[in-house]
Amino acid sequence: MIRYTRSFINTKNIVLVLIGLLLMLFLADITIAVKRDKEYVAKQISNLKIDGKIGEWERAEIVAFDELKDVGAGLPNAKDFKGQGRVAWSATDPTRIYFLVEITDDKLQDINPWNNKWWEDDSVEFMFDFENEVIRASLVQWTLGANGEDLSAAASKANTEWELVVDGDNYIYEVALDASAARGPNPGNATKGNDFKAKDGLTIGLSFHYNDCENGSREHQIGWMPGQAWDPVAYGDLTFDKEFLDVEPTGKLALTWGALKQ
Ligand SMILES: [Ca+2]
Ligand SMILES: [Ca+2]
Ligand SMILES: [Ca+2]
Ligand SMILES: [Ca+2]
Repeated sequence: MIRYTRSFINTKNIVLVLIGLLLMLFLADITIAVKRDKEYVAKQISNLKIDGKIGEWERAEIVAFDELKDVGAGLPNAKDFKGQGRVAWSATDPTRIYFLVEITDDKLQDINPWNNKWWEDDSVEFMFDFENEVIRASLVQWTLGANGEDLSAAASKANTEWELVVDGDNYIYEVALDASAARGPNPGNATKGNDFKAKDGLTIGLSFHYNDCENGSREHQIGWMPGQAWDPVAYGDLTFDKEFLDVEPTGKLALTWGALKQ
């Protein structure tokens, strides 16, 4: 009888340990499932001017647009398309996120009227999972046309300050997107990110990419992260960091202020 009880207890213990292990594996798997493949750590730029002059971006990390998304049989050659992007923010302007996107594209396509098939005209897209929920119903999309005029999806005049500088095949987009301002004509998940405020240590989801169109269609959708534009797992982590990137004398003041605040 004693032996029977002992063996019962042992069996019970083993079963409990196994259940515990299975639970740990299950939880670890969930964590792995939502972990994104890349992270961009955005630093602060004080007094950013959206003027197409990009000196203040000098120290910001550059990421290439070299991953295919919804469209493209293979990577384009550098003459057909080349792109790169940078991200920054400022604690004094916390509802906005700043971007610098530099594109080389040999043929400008702008064949659709405003607010119609904007993804089949050359355009840069910024997509966010502001609440870091990693679900499609959380995603919000801004689309800015390479004609320098068209603001589509959730992009509106109220929530987009931008300057597009075109020099031959080269396009420079300097952009500040405001999550809290009125959304555009096709806002999608319209209330997501309305309360967004960037702060040190906060992580959200980001995909930014380009619709490279010509010959009447979209030939490539290409950006920072591979995978479908509306798949929240195919986003990168965008983490806001308090460090300042400023290089001018005013930046030195900002650095001191940043250090004092710690
Ligand atoms: Ca500037
Ligand atoms: Ca092209
Ligand atoms: Ca158009
Ligand atoms: Ca094009």
